Amino acid sequence: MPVQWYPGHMAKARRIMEDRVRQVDVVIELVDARLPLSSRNPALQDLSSKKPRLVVMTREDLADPRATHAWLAAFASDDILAVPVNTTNGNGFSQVRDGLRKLAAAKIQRAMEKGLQRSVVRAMVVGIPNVGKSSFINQFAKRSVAKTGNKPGVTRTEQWVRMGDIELLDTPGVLWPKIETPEQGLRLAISGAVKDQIYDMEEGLAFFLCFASQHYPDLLIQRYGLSHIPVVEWTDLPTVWPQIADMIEEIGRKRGMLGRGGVVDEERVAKMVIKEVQDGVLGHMTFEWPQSIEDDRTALR
Ligand SMILES: Nc1nc2c(ncn2[C@@H]2O[C@H](COP(=O)(O)OP(=O)(O)OP(=O)(O)O)[C@@H](O)[C@H]2O)c(=O)[nH]1
Ligand SMILES: [Mg+2]
Repeated sequence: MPVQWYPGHMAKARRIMEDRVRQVDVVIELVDARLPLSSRNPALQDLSSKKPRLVVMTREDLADPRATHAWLAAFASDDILAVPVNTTNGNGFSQVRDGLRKLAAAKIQRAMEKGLQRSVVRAMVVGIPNVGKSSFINQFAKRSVAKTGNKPGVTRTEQWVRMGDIELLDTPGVLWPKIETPEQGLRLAISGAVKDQIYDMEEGLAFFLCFASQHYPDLLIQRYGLSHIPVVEWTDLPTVWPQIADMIEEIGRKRGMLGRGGVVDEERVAKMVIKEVQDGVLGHMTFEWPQSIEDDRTALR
């Protein structure tokens, strides 16, 4: 397992969340549009089973639009309301507001029937580290109320923010992804959900190059000017390394990432490529597709 989480924080976050969930009408579950399944946490189901949930897919600007389309269809077929957003420019936020009103409508209707003056929709944001929770709240509030940063674990405090008829809790609502396979951990790692220090970046690089060689070879060629891209199926680091070594060598030489004796510094290459992947520099990519689509992806190209 390449990834380690922090069970102490997890237990505390869960207690805080259980308490907060009771105060809201709708739970906004943020997932990363590039890995909408791996960036979920099944525990949220227990935490918020009685509350309507809105799935918000962050970083739609980095994801492959064809995949986002497929994910929306998959969520819809499961009767889950999902909205792709870009928290940096506000794309999708009007659909978020509409979605929240729709999901809270029944509850507000009941309150009004009881004669209670209650037209404000209360919501809270939950999601895994670095998924964009603070950016979402800031974009929602149209001002900076929550601290953001491209490192997991930035948010420390919480508060309510009100915009029109919607009130949002700026709670850290941190969920840790439940990692069931090494591949899931690696997808999370290359997406930026995991601190760099706690996984093997060369393994992350190898995993990414295998993935991209299969699904996005053009983006590798465009970004790194690679002359030859073998299609490599990811299994594990020692098995795939010999097959991707030439690619790493070529990237390292082109970028001048040489160490002692003119040998390519593989660790530097790993850091650089993963950073570029996390920042979306290579182009639109989605790391996992709904299963039915995955099977005939080539048909979609
Ligand atoms: N391109 C793009 N970047 C995003 C988007 N949402 C968030 N980011 C970036 O992702 C990084 C993390 O965002 P935060 O809002 O700090 O994430 P968080 O979930 O609050 O993180 P923690 O509080 O550390 O758990 C920041 O650098 C954001 O600018 C998005 O929709 N598109
Ligand atoms: Mg935050």
